[in-house]
This record gives sequence, C-alpha cells and structure tokens, in this order.
Amino acid sequence: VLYFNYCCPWAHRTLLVHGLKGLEDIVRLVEVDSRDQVHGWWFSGRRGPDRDPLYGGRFMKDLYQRADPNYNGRVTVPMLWDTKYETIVNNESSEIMRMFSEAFDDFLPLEKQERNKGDAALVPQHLQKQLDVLNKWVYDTINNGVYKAGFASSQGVYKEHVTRLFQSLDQLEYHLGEGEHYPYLFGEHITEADIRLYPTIVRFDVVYYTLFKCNMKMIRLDYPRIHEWLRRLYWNEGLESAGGVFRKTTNFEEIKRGYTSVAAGNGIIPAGPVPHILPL
Ligand SMILES: N[C@@H](CCC(=O)N[C@@H](CS)C(=O)NCC(=O)O)C(=O)O
Repeated sequence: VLYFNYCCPWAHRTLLVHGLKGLEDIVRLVEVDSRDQVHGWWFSGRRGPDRDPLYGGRFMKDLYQRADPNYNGRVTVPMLWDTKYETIVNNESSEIMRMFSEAFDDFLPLEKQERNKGDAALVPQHLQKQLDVLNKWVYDTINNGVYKAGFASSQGVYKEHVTRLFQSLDQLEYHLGEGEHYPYLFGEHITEADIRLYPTIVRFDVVYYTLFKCNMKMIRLDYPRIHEWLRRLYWNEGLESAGGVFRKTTNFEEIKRGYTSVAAGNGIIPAGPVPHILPL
C-alpha cells in the first residue's frame, strides 16, 4: 500500500511512477488528509477513507508506531507499507520511485518491464550518469530549493537560496533548448528526470511563487521552454503518459489548500492563478 497526499511533491513523484508503470492492481493507493496540527497526516474521510483501511487507525502516526513502537521521528508521506510483513518498506520518495520502476516487473506485461524498454526505460542505461548529475542539482536547488527559500530563517539565507533557484531554472531553460533535450529533458522519452522535476514545476506559479516567495520570475511568463515542457506533460493523454497520469495526479485545489495551511498562517486559500495551468 502507498500512503500519499496530493499536496506533497515527494508523494507526487511516486504517484507518477506508480501510474506510468501501471501498478494499480499491485500497489494500492491510500490518500491521507492534510496534517492535523497535533497528530499530523490523518484519515479524515474528507479526502480518502475515514479510517486506515488496513488497521482502522485515524492517524498515519499509528502505522509508523506499528512498524516500530519506539518511533519518535517525522511521520511523512509518501510511505510504502508491506501488507505481508506488516511494516514500512520505505518512506523515501526517490527510493520508492526506483522500486516502482523495477521491483514489480515480474508481475507486469513484458512491454512494461524496464529491461525490455531499452531507450524508453525511465532510467535508460546510457543516461544513468547524466540523470544522476541532473537529479542532484535539480534536487538541491529546485525541488528542495523552493523549500529552502520558503522556510529561510533570515533575509540573507532567503536571498542565497532564491538566487540559486532561479539560476538553476535559467540553466534548465537553456538545457531544454539543446536539440537532444527535446521534447523531454533527455530527448524523445520521459525519464526519471522529468518525473522528479514535474511536481515542483507544476506547483511553481500556483504556490511557490506566492507562498514561498519564489517570485523573481514565473514559469508561464518567463520560461517558454520549461512552460511548454510542463504543459506537454500535463496535457499528454497518450501511451507515453499512460493516458494522462500527469494531469490525473495533479490536484491544484489540494495543493493550494495544503501549502496555505503550512506556509501562510491564516488558512485563506488563494483564488488564482487563473487558470492554474494554461492550455498547450
Ligand atoms: N524524504 C522524504 C520527504 C518527504 C516529506 O518531507 N514529506 C512531507 C510532505 S511534502 C511530510 O510528510 N511532512 C510531514 C512532517 O515533516 O511532519 C521523501 O522525499 O520522500
């Protein structure tokens, strides 16, 4: 079972691989509601079930404590639960992504198995190094960069991270302009790099620009190539996106609600931007 929330960008990347690989009948998805101030993620019934479908608890914390009764750390989504051994398999999204890419292949039709996909694999062998390099700076300065800017404790720290963030977006804009990096980050097929970048970019104009003060430029106005890349993924209904996985896993209302509750204090959900994403 994968426990997730639509607001969370780290959960989002695991949902994308889950959908792209067609794991619906193998790994069940369970949505948890936004964090309760005291108990954290919970089963509210507003979104997802009103009890944990496995054990009947109200809070995700209960599952972490079932796995380890002395557990005192953060209770985070995404979290992958093993129903047979009744414990947590993993709660680190980058590792869950790799598990979803390959570990269930024996249960999938031949054409969905990574080893048979050649250049169309999510992590094609010939790109492994380049993916690792790009993933690293994208993670440090973009995926996590928006958080570093948004939660900066001083003007100086904010300035440093927001500057680095926009330098990296500039660099990505340049990257997408190189012929072999079109239409996706590494050419004609969607790779892990696209999946890791998408959750941050689709949230950018909608929440990070305002709530995390990442407002030196907007994707839709200032980054034509990134903007086109984003819309191509979002609006793709074809085989490559398993019939629209990017759009189906993007829930703008939940994204705005979730970030408003953590970032902006008074709980008022912003009305815009209108539209949340432009047509292609
Ligand atoms: N290392 C984790 C980070 C996940 C994470 O930070 N999730 C956030 C939501 S976006 C969370 O659950 N936070 C709850 C908390 O820290 O109490 C991953 O990438 O999977």
